[in-house]
Amino acid sequence: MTLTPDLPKVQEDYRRDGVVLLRNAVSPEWIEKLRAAIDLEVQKGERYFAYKNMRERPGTFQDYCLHSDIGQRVAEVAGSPWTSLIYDQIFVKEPGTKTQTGWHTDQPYWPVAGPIMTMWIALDDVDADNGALEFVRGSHAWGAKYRPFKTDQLGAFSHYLEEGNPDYIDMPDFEADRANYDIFHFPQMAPGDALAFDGMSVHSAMGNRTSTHRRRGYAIRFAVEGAVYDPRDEVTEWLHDASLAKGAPFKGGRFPVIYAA
Ligand SMILES: O=C(O)CCC(=O)C(=O)O
Repeated sequence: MTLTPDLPKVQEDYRRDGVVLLRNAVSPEWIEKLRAAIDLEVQKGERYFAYKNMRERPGTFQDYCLHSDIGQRVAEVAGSPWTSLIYDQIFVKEPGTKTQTGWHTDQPYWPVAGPIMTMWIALDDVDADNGALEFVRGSHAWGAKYRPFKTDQLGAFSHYLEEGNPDYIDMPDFEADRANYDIFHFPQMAPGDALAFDGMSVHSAMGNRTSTHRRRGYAIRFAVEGAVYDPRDEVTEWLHDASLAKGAPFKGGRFPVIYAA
């Protein structure tokens, strides 16, 4: 049974824009469990981008990734016969966190080439006041590979990685040149809604200007049909897996298939 309402339109939007909003993708039961797990995790008080790969430890995140219907939802949107898990990440913008998450693409950071998808799950109401994600419409299809970079404590640009690698170009200043790009966001997300976006979509996230509304996001990264293992030094070595050969389908080893049609 298909889980995604209006699937042909969802797939069309995803292919055209590089991102699509899925309403009610997560059940109320999972929302409560994920909220509790996130609140516990962020008590560690680490930097904004540090909460990742929780799914490799037993617990709620692992249970959700392995045993919920999220893998099927990914496969449906991507039109793929399988979904494998890359890693997961928490993004909590507490009230008053003014820092914008800088413009970037995800794929250059990970040891994978080919189609990948993030499901960014809202666990609070999200809008332009408390940290909505913004996207450059259609940028996933430009074929531009932007040089990865490190960020500071709150997620702002710090310095480039892979400086000498000719495969990459430096990213334009999308923020300074907003008028020349088709930048958009979804005005309102409710808890349990998810953004499915392509690993090559240029995106950022607004700051949280409110003094009262938390913005908890849980992002899971998935590989689908056509994705292959592509490890590079310097970038995300914590995701390398010696059991996979370069160019092999991105599944197995550390990256379990969580859905197969
Ligand atoms: O939620 C955020 O601040 C950023 C999320 C993001 O950039 C991502 O999931 O790739």
